[in-house]
Amino acid sequence: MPRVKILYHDNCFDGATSASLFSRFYAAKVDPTATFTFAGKAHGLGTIYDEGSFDGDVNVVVDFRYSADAKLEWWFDHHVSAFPSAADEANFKAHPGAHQYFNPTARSCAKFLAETCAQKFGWDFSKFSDLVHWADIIDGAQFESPRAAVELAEPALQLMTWVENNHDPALKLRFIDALTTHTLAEIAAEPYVTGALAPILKKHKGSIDVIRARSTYDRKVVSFDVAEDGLDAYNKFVPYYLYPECHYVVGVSLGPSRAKVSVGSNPWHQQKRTVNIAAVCERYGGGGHPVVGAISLKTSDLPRAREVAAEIAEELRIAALKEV
Ligand SMILES: [Mn+2]
Repeated sequence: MPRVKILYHDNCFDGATSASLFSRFYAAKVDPTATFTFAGKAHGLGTIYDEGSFDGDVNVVVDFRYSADAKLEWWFDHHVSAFPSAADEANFKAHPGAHQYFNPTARSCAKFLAETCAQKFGWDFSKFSDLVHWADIIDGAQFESPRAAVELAEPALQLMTWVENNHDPALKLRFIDALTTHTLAEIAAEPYVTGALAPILKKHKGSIDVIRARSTYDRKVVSFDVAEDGLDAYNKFVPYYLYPECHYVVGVSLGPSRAKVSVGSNPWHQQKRTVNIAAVCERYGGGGHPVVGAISLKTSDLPRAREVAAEIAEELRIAALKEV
């Protein structure tokens, strides 16, 4: 009975889905006697994997950063900024583990993981196809409209909102298990979800008003600053709902442990995007994907976060001028 430890991207629908899928894959194709433990990982400052992070008999990371630690056996990621350092990237390229998979062009880790396990190990994930489909829509920001993304009528989008806001460790585990044992509609109807969602959706409606009040639109770029509003977590599509014509969004927010600059490009106008946002954020010590990224700073560096946001917004305005 090996103990398989799965480290996954915390408070993220794709991260929870990837963790859930991996456990079903492993039990089905590698070892049916395995037991699983799960540990959420959040982006932030300092050490990425503390001593003892890889203390399972088998250690797995899904939808989160690479580690060159020899105890990390399975790794699936799709983040452009997957490698903490150039040395890590060189190490992976020179000595990729037999079970380490990276595809920065994949829209979601969940779909990449499911398809990789199907190809390499003959895993049949057809009973999870609806889950994989929604993880791919959510992580790839492929909603049919800003309205669908903000009004949250679909069960999957309600669950996306729930998982981004849930900090109860026991419910994280319950949710990961439920993703591959229940339909999304069933999970969305569970009292632990509906009960927690009611105030979140109320706050969500309020956050739309806050972002509306705190945002400005200038030359195809929306800038907003909610650092003074206690608005830490918010639906990242609200600015596109408010300004459907914008090309880029730059936001400043303040959480308990970090000041954050969020940078995004309009998912409904991707063909217009000329800027690689991961590259922009990396210049300021952050990271992400070509279409969306972020920079985390210490809470005391909020003035610097505002400076960085203003610089990036101006850079994006200049780029957007040349975009149709
Ligand atoms: Mn992901």
